Amino acid sequence: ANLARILMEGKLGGTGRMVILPVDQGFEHGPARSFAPNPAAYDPHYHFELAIEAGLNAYAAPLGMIEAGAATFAGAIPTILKVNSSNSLSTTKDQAVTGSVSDALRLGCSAIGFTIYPGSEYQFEMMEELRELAEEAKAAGLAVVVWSYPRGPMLDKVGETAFDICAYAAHMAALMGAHIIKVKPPMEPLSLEAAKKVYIDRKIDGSDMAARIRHIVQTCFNGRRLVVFSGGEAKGTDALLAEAKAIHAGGGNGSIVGRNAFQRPKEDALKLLAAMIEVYKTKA
Ligand code: FBP
Repeated sequence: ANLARILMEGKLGGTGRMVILPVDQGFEHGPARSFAPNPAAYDPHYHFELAIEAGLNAYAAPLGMIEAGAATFAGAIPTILKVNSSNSLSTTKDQAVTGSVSDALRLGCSAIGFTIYPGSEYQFEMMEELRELAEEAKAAGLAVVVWSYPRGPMLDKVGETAFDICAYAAHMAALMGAHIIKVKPPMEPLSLEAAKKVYIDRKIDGSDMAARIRHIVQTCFNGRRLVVFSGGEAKGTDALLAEAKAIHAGGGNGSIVGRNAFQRPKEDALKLLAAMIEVYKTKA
């Protein structure tokens, strides 16, 4: 029912497509780097209001952000409690558990969100933490959203978003029982030499974004799991809409866009999100 709530909410409700606002960048990248471009975004209420006014499917954030708006915005939009977090002062590719299933229930959330870093030295601990929290969340009727971001000693910056590595990470999230899987937009294939190092038997078409998305969706049980793609660093509206069109054409379920939404003035953000929603509403 909680997964259905996310899928039925907002302007894309009932289409099987989603646009979600994630605001954990204050933790992951630091407050000024995240919110100085649009200081209104230091206020947690700003993000609830943005997600509600834009007609999004859900709003995802760490404990403190959700707590700060849970009473005022109770029932107004499905929330996803991000229960682990990293920060930019750390050199390790790891995340601390910063929220619990009982927090999510107390705050009326529809889901928990959890990041794994396949490839990191801490990946197995992260997966074990996810296993425990996902079991508890599902027993309480909450959905599970997994951010699956490959990183670690075997991968350089190119490798982290190479589409076949992304697909591997997405598949692992599906195997761990995620209902919604979140990955970065998959990029050009690795060079064959780099690919060999990281296992890949390259027989898959990755020539354009829609083809790469299609492969990710295939690895998420041929579309039996929901897959959404993050927005990344601030970029232009045209680039974001082109990405959304490719995600839609490739059978992805939508976008989970943070910085590109809250780092611009609210009116611009509402226009951008409305245009993205229109993309996902059209027939793929
Ligand atoms: P953006 O749309 O701002 O990229 O948000 C997506 C996201 O997954 C955030 O939830 C998270 O804070 C951030 O990206 C992490 O990115 P990275 O691990 O590359 O710093």
